[in-house]
Amino acid sequence: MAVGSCPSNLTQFDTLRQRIDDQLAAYSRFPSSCPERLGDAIRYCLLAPGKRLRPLIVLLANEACCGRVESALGAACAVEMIHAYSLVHDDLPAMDDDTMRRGRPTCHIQFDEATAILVGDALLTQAFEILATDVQPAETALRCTQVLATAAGSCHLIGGQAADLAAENRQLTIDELESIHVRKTAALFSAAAYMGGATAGADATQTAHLSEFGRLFGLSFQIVDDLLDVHGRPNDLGKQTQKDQQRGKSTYPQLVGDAASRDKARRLIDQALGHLATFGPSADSLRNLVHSLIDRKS
Ligand code: GRG
Repeated sequence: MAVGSCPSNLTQFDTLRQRIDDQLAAYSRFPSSCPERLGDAIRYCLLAPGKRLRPLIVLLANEACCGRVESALGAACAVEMIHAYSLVHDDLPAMDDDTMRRGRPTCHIQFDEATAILVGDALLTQAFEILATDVQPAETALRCTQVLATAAGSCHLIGGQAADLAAENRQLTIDELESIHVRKTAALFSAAAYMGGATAGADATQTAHLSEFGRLFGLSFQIVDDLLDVHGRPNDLGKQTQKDQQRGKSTYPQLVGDAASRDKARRLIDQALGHLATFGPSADSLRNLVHSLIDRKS
């Protein structure tokens, strides 16, 4: 799960990932009014070993705008909670019906279906509680709430998931596929980059560049995810592979082939990095994060 191509970045990313995990652990210590089994299931899913990519984007976009980690940690955890909820619900039998995630049995296998649905509901709700409580000033909290809610809503994450389910066993055009990828994956990346800038007090031009950076990076990330579903190893990915083909899903490699998919992913990365040009050396860690994921194995 390591993200980072050189020792100094690896250390920086690992240190930030540890801060994210400590904060997620603190947010998932509940009072006794939260049923024990529900709390256990929330921690099982939220603290499972993932890459923590979306919260890292928040923290590194914040750094690009010369912000302080403390100002962005709440927003970083909020976006990871939305992501974790979407994975738990996506794994349910009514959706992608997966038994392994992040190297462990999925939530509904380890606990039960009702608990998995409630874990998703709880994480989705808590994400917005955190934005309202731990992001300051109130105006920034409001803008982050608006952007994250839009990215997680019916026209983006949830809409992308609905379109993805409806597209099973149907050959999509490349535009239709890209529209699903934008909604299902890129929207959360874009919101993460936006929130990093917003919590550092970035101006509208900077947050617009960051949002577009996140969208393009997310699209490229999803194309690599499609390639990994075909060529990756279950042990590296911590989940089953070949799922797209099994469920009759259109993917980049299936529509345009592996080489063209890799070219497209690299072109998107170049475009994404173009949006960081105005930030100077403060965005070097964010650039390094992007580079480190181009040839990822998990
Ligand atoms: C159920 C509302 C709802 C949405 C589900 C996230 C999602 C939409 C489906 C999961 C399957 C999938 C391929 C999603 C695309 C986004 C993606 C590549 C998720 C995996 O993200 P990683 O690799 O996961 O960052 P980790 O485990 O490292 O956090």
